[in-house]
Amino acid sequence: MKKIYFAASIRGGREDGPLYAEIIEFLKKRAVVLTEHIGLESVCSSEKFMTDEEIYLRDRAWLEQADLVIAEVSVTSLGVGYELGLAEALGKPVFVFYRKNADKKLSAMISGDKYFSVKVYDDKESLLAELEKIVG
Ligand code: 6IA
Repeated sequence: MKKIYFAASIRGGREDGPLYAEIIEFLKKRAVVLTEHIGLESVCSSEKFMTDEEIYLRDRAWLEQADLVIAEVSVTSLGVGYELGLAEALGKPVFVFYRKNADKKLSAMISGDKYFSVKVYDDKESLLAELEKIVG
């Protein structure tokens, strides 16, 4: 099974947390998701069990192992932006999902970089339909 690195906001804001959990459940039926914890409500409180350096080193190692990267970027996140740049440097296929009515405009550094497959979606159903095409 393919290994997916799913990236989404943690310290950037957790308002889409339930959506991340649904995406991860959907992906887990079709692939190995290396970053399952991103959907957990407890992700921020569990951070106290790891230092930031440990989190960084572990995530970087997972990114290196991944066959592809899928990111949900509707909530802006510095960490996700970093991961996308690193994924490009490592030559990983990268699919970026952005909700049409998101509060903030997508950074030009993502929408303007033709390396990324950016999918602007209307609702959860269309997001899941796109995911199915990628991993189904
Ligand atoms: O800047 P942000 O925190 O929004 O960055 C989010 C991105 O960085 C995600 O895509 C993650 O891959 C990565 N990241 C940031 N914090 C963590 C984290 N903390 N755990 C894993 N990845 C993280 C909680 C650790 C806990 C489960 C022990």
